[in-house]
Amino acid sequence: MYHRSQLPHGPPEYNSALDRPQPRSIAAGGPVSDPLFGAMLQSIIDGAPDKAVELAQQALASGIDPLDAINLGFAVGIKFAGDQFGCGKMFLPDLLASAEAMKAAIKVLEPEMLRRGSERETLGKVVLGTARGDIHDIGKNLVATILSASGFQIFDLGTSVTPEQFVAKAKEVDADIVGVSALLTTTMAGQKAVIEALDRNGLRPRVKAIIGGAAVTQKWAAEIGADGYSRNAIDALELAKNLMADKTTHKGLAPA
Ligand code: B1M
Repeated sequence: MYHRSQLPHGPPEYNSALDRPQPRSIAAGGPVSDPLFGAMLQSIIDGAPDKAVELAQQALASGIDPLDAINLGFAVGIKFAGDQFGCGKMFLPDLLASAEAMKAAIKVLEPEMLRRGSERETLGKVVLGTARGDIHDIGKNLVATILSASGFQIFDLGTSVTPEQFVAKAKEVDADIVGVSALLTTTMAGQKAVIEALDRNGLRPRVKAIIGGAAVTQKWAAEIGADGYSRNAIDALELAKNLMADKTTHKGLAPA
């Protein structure tokens, strides 16, 4: 019978000598602690929210960029947990505990992410949600936080959102962008359904449709006629800004 303590502890050990993206904190000349990143990812694998919270607080106190803490620490842990789950070495309750620890850490880091972007102007209105049948929301919430921190007004519909709910909200708030996240290969069809519903209701091309999620690809985005796809929350911000610039240009105005 499996025990969390029996998980192999090899791959997730943080080692800056490995071929990983350079931490933004290093690029900015700030302090980075390899053992701290290692402890962060381990707290997620262990499903230990208290420890994850403590480490998130420690990261902030050390001046580590909150996005580094997520991308190079906590998210490495949740991806490892997912792989273990995928090959049957971890069970659903353990994955759930890992997800709770991840959420607890992000909750601590979120105010700082928002604070760092708090002086921006309003860039546009984005209706966000996870596709029908899909309850994964960690990545979608991260996209919401990054866009919000950078000046977008976010209307987050939560998880398992139907195409009709996306359309109704887009109409209600006069959205510029509708963003649909999907983590399951089975719920990616929900992204297509949202785009079709936007088309049916005559909302496009005024409302741009963007998609993302672990299994989503550029090819899928092109296939279903999405206006854009992004691989992570930072790219989602660039994508949303570019789409807003396009919209402004098409109105005959100069892009911001
Ligand atoms: Co689930 N799950 N899960 N899960 N889960 C996956 C997705 C899976 C790949 C794990 C695996 O088997 N290896 C697998 C899917 C397989 C497939 O479809 N081919 C899977 C499965 C099978 C399931 C269940 C069916 C398991 C079951 O019940 N038997 C079940 C599904 C329930 C449902 O939705 N109906 C399930 C449940 C769960 C938990 C509840 C335990 C938990 C979710 C908790 C929560 O979200 N509140 C969970 C988790 C945590 C995962 C993994 C491990 C991690 C997902 C995550 O949070 N990643 C995941 C494995 C993996 O992805 N490697 C897995 C961290 C997050 C920061 O990254 O979500 O990719 P991500 O988001 C990124 C980018 O993708 C992008 O930006 C984000 C930030 O950088 N992005 C966007 C995301 N949305 C975007 C939208 C955009 C733009 C960019 O524009 C709109």
